[in-house]
Order: sequence, then structure tokens, then C-alpha cells
Amino acid sequence: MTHPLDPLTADEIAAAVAAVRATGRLSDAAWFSTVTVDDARRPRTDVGRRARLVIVPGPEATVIEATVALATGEVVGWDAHDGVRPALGFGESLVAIVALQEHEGVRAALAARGITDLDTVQVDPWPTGNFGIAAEEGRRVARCVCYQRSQRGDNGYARPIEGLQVFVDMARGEVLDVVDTGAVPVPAEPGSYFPEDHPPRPGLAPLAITQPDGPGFTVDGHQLAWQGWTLHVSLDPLEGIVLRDVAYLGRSILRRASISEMVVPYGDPSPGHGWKNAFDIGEWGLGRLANSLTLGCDCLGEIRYLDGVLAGEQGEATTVANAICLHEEDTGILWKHRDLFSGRTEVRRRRRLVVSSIATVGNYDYGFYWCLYQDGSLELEVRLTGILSTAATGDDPPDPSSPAIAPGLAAPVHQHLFCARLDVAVGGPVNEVHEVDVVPLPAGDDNPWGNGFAPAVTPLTSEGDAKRVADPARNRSWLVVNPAVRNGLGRPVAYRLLPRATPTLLAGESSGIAARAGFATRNLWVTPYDPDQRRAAGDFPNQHPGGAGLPAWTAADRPLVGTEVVVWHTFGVTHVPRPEDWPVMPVEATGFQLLPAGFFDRNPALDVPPPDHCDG
Ligand SMILES: [Cu+2]
Repeated sequence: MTHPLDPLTADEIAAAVAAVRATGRLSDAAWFSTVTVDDARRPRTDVGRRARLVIVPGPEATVIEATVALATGEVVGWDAHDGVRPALGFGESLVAIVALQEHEGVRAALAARGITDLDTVQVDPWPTGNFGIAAEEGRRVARCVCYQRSQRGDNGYARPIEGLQVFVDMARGEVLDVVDTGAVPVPAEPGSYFPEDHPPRPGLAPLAITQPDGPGFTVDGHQLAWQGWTLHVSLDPLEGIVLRDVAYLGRSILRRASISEMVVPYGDPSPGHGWKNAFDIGEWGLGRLANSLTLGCDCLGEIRYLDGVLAGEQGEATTVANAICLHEEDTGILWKHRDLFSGRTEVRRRRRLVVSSIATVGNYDYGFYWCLYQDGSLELEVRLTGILSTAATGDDPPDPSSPAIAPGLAAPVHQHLFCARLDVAVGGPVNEVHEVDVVPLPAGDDNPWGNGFAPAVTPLTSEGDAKRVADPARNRSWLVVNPAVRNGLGRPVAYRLLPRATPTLLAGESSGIAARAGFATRNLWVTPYDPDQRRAAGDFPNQHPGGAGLPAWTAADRPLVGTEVVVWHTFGVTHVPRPEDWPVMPVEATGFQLLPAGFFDRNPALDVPPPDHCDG
């Protein structure tokens, strides 16, 4: 089955790239940041399938967005944006590393630390951010930090080469500046997490998950069906998994859902680390960095996979095999009651369909798990693992913003803040969003014992009203309501966005990152649907001075009533590193839930069959 917004095929990528090359407007130096299906316009505004290409024409800070009509091969859009950068290029990252390795000043700084074998030096290019450095104007810059490996397969993060930052013009392979604030001893302890150094513990009994008749879902192209759910699943080079047209029993819930941006700001204010932050979508890309998943390792059970077809930087189609894992999981009980009067028991097992992918972004690994349940609820769980970003401390006393995790080694505190973009269509396209707090009622004649509490509902009628933060003490949630569709009780149908206890950005208001990651200063934003408003920090956050995306769009304070709306939910974790997070982090999870709230007239999972041998 094909969908108008299926990801581009390899042939379509080739045709789109050929079309823009045929204009003669690109030099040989041009490279392609992303080539994707153009989904800015919804399918119903039928312009046919189009490709959207983000092209980097040369070494300047200029990006071209081109649009190609795939039916005709016609280039129908060509917009040059000056002063913006795409996500860091993989090719350019290698250019930056080579430039650093060949630079005399860098070699001298390493030699002063007793390091002369450059084969042992791991170089990590970071997005440089925007700190008003004049030399970065008009350039695409990486700020590189280094680690010393004792051998190639080591965990380099065990041995930071502290006090050294190298600014490189990635496009020109030019070292702009070598900042050396002085050597700190490289920690001696290795950071192995490999089995050869950790003899396996005994006693792990075999656990087999089998579905002898195959899984209970069907996959047709990118279209998925399971237990009443239907949805379209694909991989975007930046956003990773994208869900479209999510419906239950044919009733619409979401038109499109994805993580639109994420940022990892660090809280150590020292010169070596205070600049660190990364927009892992806009500056790197979760789909571009998606792993090929392995049966029995990343996913267990009866698995089906979707490949990701993406464009390489030279415009060639590339395939990430097994980029998205589809499988069912048993997660305990769905519902149960034992009737004490009759002795009859009814119990149902809870099954969920999990759509997942894992992206490795430098030292971190992020797993994204979209889960659908038989009771009409959805959940996104993000699992964070991988390796901490580290600092060598020598004999310095521990700093509260950079806890010690191993001898001579610390890890700066930081946050991982994700912004889900939920193009909602609960029971139809026109939705409203209401905030619901559960609050005590004032004592009085209506509440003589003072025990009363009740939900207090506040419609969020404009963008300004809808900039909200989570409040777990009041059970705060946000209802997405369709006033035009009523349930059997005469009430508007709705879904509830239930946040976890989740932070907002902790960097101060005056910080550059607060301007650049404005989306992270609130847990909720709501905007009227606009096809060009896709990513929470704007389309090009790399080196952006700030203000783009949600803060800019919502400054107009547009009304949110009687219109199609997009719900943006910022969630995540504040990570204070523990020794137990070293040398590799046990998974930490964050996410949110979407629960039907009057969308159905009763528990929609009464018809889940009882398990065998559990009758009465
Ligand atoms: Cu972390």
C-alpha cells in the first residue's frame, strides 16, 4: 500500500538530485544535507509528491532549500538562506578531524601533554553553538575536543585530554583557534564495558519469546495495523521515527507525530565545558544516526523491521537496514477483577505494539519507543544510554556542577530535553487544548468536611495562554478536545496528554542556550497548524543566535479556537551523573502518555480475549 507521504524511494532521491543538478546552479562542491518527501503540505492540498532538498552549495553559511515535483522532475522551489547552517555534515566532520590532526599548534599542545601518537587521539567534533565569536561569522564551525585511547577499541571518554579546544572551519578544513587552558593529568583508569574485562555472572536462565503463528500486526509498505490501530511509520533523517494518520477503529487521533527537536545543555560553567550543548536533531539528526538493529540484541521476540532509505551527502540513496523495529510485548496485566461474592475472576494480559529505533549521537545512545496499547492509549518512551560526556579533574576537589564518577574523572550535569510535535486530529481536524489541574475545593457549605477536590479546566485560547509547565502535584494534564464530536455521555471527545514529572531548561534566562532552545523553557506550547512550522528551534539551529522556532511563532499570540492546532510537548531528564552511570549508563527513561479521555464510552478493551486456562 502506498501513502502520499511515503518516504522517498531510492529512485525518487536520484531523480530529485538529478533535477537540481540539471539546473546548473550547483557547483561540484555542493552537498546534500537532507533529501526528504516534502510533507509541509498535507496530502489533501494535492500538489502530488514532492521532494524537499536541503543543499549546501559551498563553504559559506548558506543553505538552499529546493523543492522538486517528482511527477515532472520540475524544480518548483529554490530558496537560498544566508547566515544559516545545516546539521553538521559527516564529510565535513572528517575534514575537521584531519585539519586538527595536521595542525602544528594542536600537535604542540598534545606534545606538551606527553601525547605524540595521534593514532591514539580520539577527536569529537561538537556543534560550536553561538557565543558571538567574530571569527565564526559566515563559517560552519566545529569545536573539537580530544580523548586519549590506549588502543583503538578503547572507551576514549575514560581519558579526556582536558583544557584543549580546537575551533575548525569544517567546510574549509581550517583550524581557526587552538584554546589551551593548561594540561590536567589524563586519568589512568580504563573505562572498559567489554565482556572480556567482565566475566559474565552466572544464573541467567534462558528466556524465549515466541509467537509460533507470527506477530499479531500486519505491515504493508509503511502502513501498520494492529488490534484496531492503523498508522503509517517512516524514518526521517533528522526526526527519526515519524508516525502519520494514527487512528483507532478508524477514528482519527493524530495526523503526524515525531520528536521535532532535542537539546542537551550542560550545566558546568567552567571554560572547558560551559559552551557545551547539542541539538541532536537540528545539529546531527536521529534518522541519519539510526542504528541497524539486530534480532535478539536490540529487539527480542517475533520482529519485523522497516529499513530507512535516506540520501547520502553526495545525493546517493543509502539504506539503513532494519532501522525501525516492530514487535509486540506482553507488559503484565491490562485489567483484572476478582469478585469476592461469586469468586469469579476475570483478567486480561496487556499487550503493546512497539515501534522503535535507536540513534547513536556521539557518546550517547537514544532509544525511541512509540507504544500502542489495546485500551486506546499511546506512549512515547525515550531510553537514554551510552557514555557520559566527561572531564578530567586531576586532584581538583569535586565541583557540584561536575560530579566525580571515577578517579580523576568527572561528568558535567546536563539535561536531555526533547520536544514532541503532535499534529493532533482527535476525532477530526479541529481541536482545542484545555489545561486540567486537580485542585482542592474551598471549605464551605458545599464542602463542609474540607475534603473536596475536583478538576479545574482552563481552555488555552491563544498561543500566549498555552505556554505552560508541568505540575505533577496538581496532576496537571492537557486535554485535546474536539468540541464538534460528542461521546455517548454527550461530552466532547478528547485525548489527554499526560506528562511525566519533567523539567524545563535550567540554564539561566540570560544564557545563550535559553535563547537558542527557547522551546525547552516550557513543557507545553500550542500553535495553529502552519505547514512551515515544523521544528521547535527552527529549521536551522546550528550556530543560530536564538529566538527561532516556537518563541518566534508564538509571539503573534494567534488564537487557538476553531482551528487546527499542533501541540508541542517538551519533556526529558536532568542528569546528575552517578558513579553507576560509568563506564556505560544503565538506561534511564523519559517520555509521555496520550490517554483517551471520553473518546470512548467505556473501557475499550473489554473485548480482549481472556488468556487460555484463565477462565473464572
Ligand atoms: Cu545524560
